[in-house]
Amino acid sequence: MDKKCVDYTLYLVTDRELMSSEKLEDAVFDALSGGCGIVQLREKNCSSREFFDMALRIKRICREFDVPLIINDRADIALAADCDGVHIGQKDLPAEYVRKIIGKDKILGVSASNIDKALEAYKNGADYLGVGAVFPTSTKTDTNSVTIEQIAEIKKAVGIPVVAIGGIKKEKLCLFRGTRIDGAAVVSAVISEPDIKKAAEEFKVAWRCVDV
Ligand code: TZP
Ligand code: MG
Repeated sequence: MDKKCVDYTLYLVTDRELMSSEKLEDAVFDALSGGCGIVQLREKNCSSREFFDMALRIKRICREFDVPLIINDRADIALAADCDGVHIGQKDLPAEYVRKIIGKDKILGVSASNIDKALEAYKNGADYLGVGAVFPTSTKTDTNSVTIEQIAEIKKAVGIPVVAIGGIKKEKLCLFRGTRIDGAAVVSAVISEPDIKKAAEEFKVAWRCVDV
């Protein structure tokens, strides 16, 4: 997996509690079949062992599609399960230390909700930024909010991919036109839809209005 070639357009973040399907494997398979280009395993209510086992199972599916699997919060699990990277927030270990742990080849994603945090993460070795929450969302309630103008400003200031997150639905994508962002990270817009593959496909089609 060459980390320079990741397609961030549709970035799936998992949440078993919000999933329309019974098995996480099926949800991820369907999202990948629909064109999702990167997956973050973000599961909160489980033991380390369960999270690790899940990472191994989901990695197998991601590999079939040659799509990277990113582990939320846990560098140890990302390394132990030989996944492609880690995503950290501002309350996790600092980016420069996570980079030391995971080495230069793994993908490091960092959440940033303002330009200072974005520049700091960029300087400390982030490969991409997750910026949000752009719209209100019930999926994560302890978020800061970011405007579309701020996202555009962040994208201009950093030399790495920027992915918007938070309450993003396909109908909202045109609002990002001109921001030059690299993708949208979504939980509910894909994983909670009754037909996950179709939701991913429609999202990718709707993305075209950002890129024109
Ligand atoms: N970080 C900021 S908002 C968010 C995360 C993980 C949740 C996004 O979920 P949804 O369902 O796409 O609004
Ligand atoms: Mg975190």
